[in-house]
Amino acid sequence: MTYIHNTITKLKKTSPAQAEFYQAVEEVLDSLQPILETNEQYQLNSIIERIVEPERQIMFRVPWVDDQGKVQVNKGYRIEFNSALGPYKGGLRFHPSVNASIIKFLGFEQIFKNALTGLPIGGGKGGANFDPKGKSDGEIMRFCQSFINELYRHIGPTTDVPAGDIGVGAREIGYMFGQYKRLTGNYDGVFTGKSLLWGGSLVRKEATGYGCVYFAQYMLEDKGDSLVGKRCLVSGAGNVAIYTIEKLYQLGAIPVSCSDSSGTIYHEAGVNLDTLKDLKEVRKVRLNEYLTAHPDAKFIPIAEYPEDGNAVWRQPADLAFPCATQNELSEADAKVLVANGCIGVSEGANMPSTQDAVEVFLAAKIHYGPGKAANAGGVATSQLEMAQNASMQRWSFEEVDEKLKVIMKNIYLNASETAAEFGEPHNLVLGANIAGFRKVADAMIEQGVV
Ligand code: NDP
Ligand code: 2IT
Repeated sequence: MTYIHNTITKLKKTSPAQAEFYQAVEEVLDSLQPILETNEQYQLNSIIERIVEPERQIMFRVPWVDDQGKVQVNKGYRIEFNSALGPYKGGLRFHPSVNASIIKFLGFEQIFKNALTGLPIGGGKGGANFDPKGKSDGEIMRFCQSFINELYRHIGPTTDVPAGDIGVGAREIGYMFGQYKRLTGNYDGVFTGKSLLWGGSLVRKEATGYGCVYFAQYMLEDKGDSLVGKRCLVSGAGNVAIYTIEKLYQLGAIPVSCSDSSGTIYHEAGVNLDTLKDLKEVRKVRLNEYLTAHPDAKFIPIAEYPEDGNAVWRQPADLAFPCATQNELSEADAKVLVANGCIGVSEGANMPSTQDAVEVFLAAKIHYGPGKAANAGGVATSQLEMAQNASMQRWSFEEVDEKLKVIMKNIYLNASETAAEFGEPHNLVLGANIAGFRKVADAMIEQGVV
């Protein structure tokens, strides 16, 4: 369709060198063809042109002093993408690969993901090209304080509410909140993913991983199948991967792998969750140390990965849960998964499968839960944290978990019913994109040209 093609061509000209951002935009716009053709209002109101343009982009210098007394400088970002449905909401990523393209793709995905949750939250994302690896606690604190010295003026409990993502967990949220409070004097729910000691919600830590498994469960149950006895490949070894593995065990599946940036662990007997938590949540060490406790497991270092993909996907399994990072599952990986009998993929990470890999899953008609639907449990539970903070309440673990399950079920139903409405019942990419888009676009039209 020329309208979509022209929009993407223009975007590439006006926002040059943002490959990840174009990838995310192309995937969404491709899905929208059927509704753009039948709904003139979207074109008349230039919804597509407006939705790909962030409402506001904040980029700033983050200077800080390392343990040797040397001044270091990083780039900080907060992209406030779309506030049609509520305050900007989305995580902060601290990783050396962070740049404007990555933050924009994440912010763009967040708009539709947040819409799918059915909760009143807009889309945003931020972060820095800061590498937390090997940094002392003092360095992390000074970096977080400097980051907030600029960001504090842009965020607030009803305007923009950041949370964690890669490299940002409860410790970083604590340092950032402390500095925000010092600068503003406000003790309010300006961050989510806070410690349980001072305003955090039960289940937020677990929510993305748990939600991603609930999503897989609903995809399978809809076709009369279940997770029981399924062998599952999981990538990543961080927050999302750990709680994906935990929930898989609770629902009777067998997670057999995990990975980090040094390599992949494949453990045929099932990944030992206690060891994994100890390595990654307590000792914060590389994954090859897993072998010390479990010599029967296999470690595949990055140097031995196939040239066209990722070793984690080359093992036989029934299901795959990519939970590390974007583009970590290639077309070749997808073909191997399908050839090995994999019947479903549920994405804990954001955009972990390349566009070609997604095509392979859709063509094979296996269950495929795209990240913006399958990993929405994290941000949904963040909104539950905001609701508890605003009403000065504290809900029990069971209460929050129950709400999370209902939200994930509704996201699945919304995506699959929308996919069926457009004649492709198995295509949850189409279903999730159209369902998320319609809600945001209609809200934008009702709110006028802003
Ligand atoms: P963590 O920082 O806790 O863990 C990230 C994991 O992925 C680590 O094991 C890390 O390995 C690995 N990883 C990261 N980047 C790379 C890379 N370039 N190559 C290889 N491995 C890599 O982050 P999260 O678990 O929070 O996030 C994982 C994914 O889930 C991300 O895509 C994030 O956007 C997404 N997500 C997170 C949500 C949340 O609530 N936290 C919500 C929804 C989505 P190493 O430590 O060696 O770098
Ligand atoms: O990608 C994501 O949805 C997150 N990193 C969580 C965002 C949030 O605000 O909880």
